Amino acid sequence: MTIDATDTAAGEAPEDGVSTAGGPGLPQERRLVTEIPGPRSRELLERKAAAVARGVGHTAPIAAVAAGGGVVVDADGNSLIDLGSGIAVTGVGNAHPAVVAAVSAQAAQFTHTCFMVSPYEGYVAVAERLNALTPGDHEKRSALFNSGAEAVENAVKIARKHTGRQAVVAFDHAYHGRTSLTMALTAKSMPYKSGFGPFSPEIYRAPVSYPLRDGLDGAQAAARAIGVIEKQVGADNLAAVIIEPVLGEGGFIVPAEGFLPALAAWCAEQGVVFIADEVQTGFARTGAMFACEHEGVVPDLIVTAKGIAGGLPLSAVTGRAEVMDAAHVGGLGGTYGGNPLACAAALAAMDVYESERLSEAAQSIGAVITERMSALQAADARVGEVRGRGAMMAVELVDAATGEPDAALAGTVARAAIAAGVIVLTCGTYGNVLRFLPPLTIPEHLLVEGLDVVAVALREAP
Ligand code: PLZ
Repeated sequence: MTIDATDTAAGEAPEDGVSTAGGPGLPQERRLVTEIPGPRSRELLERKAAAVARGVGHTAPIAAVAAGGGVVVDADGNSLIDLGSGIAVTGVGNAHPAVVAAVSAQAAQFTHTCFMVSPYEGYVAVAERLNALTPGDHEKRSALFNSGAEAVENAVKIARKHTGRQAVVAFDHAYHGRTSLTMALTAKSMPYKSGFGPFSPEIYRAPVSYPLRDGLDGAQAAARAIGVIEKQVGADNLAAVIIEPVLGEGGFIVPAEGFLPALAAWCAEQGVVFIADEVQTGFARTGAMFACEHEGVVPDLIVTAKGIAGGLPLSAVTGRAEVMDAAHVGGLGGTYGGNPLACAAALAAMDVYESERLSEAAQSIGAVITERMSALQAADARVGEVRGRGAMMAVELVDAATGEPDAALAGTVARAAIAAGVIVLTCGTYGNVLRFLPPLTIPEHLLVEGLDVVAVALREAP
């Protein structure tokens, strides 16, 4: 690598440690003062290896101590450009002052009552906001949970109760979580499912639209999927179809135009609950508040998490009142679902998405990434496709001669970028996709610098 640290000051970590105050006030710069990982990070990673289960991996070998705006700072004083947002979570930016203030105030008031024991306003207010914010102007209800997977599980429970049917269809390349039911919905075996079966029954898989690899238009891909569903499951047995409007872990696959509307229309005709899993795409990420909006799709149920609460664990199922209310009293819940700290954070974060016009910011970020990565594609046949929506963009890397997925190359580029101070994640069923999910508050100079580092890493990769 020829990328040098731009601002290496004394060339080592400050003696009395690193300031741990995060938020947008952190210097918005890439700064390497040690190799990555530096000595303090290595020390933590050694403790991790000895104390934390091996199954819990990590992408960037650093010990994070602060983050904000577009950077993550490690224990050695390195400042890395953040192109991952902790997997699409910190859309409003890490430690956003409004989120910090709301959570601090709530923590001083009460930290927990259990909403099922003693209800409180924050939960109800989040439900009201979600009901207003999500697509469609029909009457809605929401229920709150902790993780994306838990919300997906509950969406399936609700759809089954509403329809009295059991089967659920998910798609090739889908990712819906790691719990027992959501593992069954997730498509990829390694690392998510391998050895962890048996899997929940009555889950069926249909082909999705993947324009780069199937060459079908949206109508053709929808006809193919619906054909499979009708032949192999039958609408009479089908409670729900669940889909990510842009497939996330599976490779940032944007279905061909018309695919999602055709699928939603078929579900409506057949009385099948159409569930949009917007856990990764939600909250301004794709340049609209929700990705379904790009094609005017109104899901029966929409599942949200990640970006909802500026980094605190919260998730939700929102949808048609008559579907949501099918579950009997006491049928939905959990000790922590809609925790007051997470609700306070969500209310603050949802304000920020609107007041800071982060959907527009996501569009601008998308334009910058598209421009730079398309230039890269023009110069390098290993860039098979540049795709995505808004600030959810990806580059699919392929063998220049055969067009076959090149996972090794994606891994090499991501590791080199991280070593040079830019956090980049990979994804894809074939593991060959570099994905860009910067905080929507990232300053443009950092975004551009981060992409340039990735471009150099690709150019120098064998
Ligand atoms: N649905 C669309 O993207 C989480 C998973 C990372 P949880 N994606 C990141 C990993 O390797 O575990 C995700 C998603 C979509 C559901 C989920 C699950 O959300 O909050 O991780 O449970």
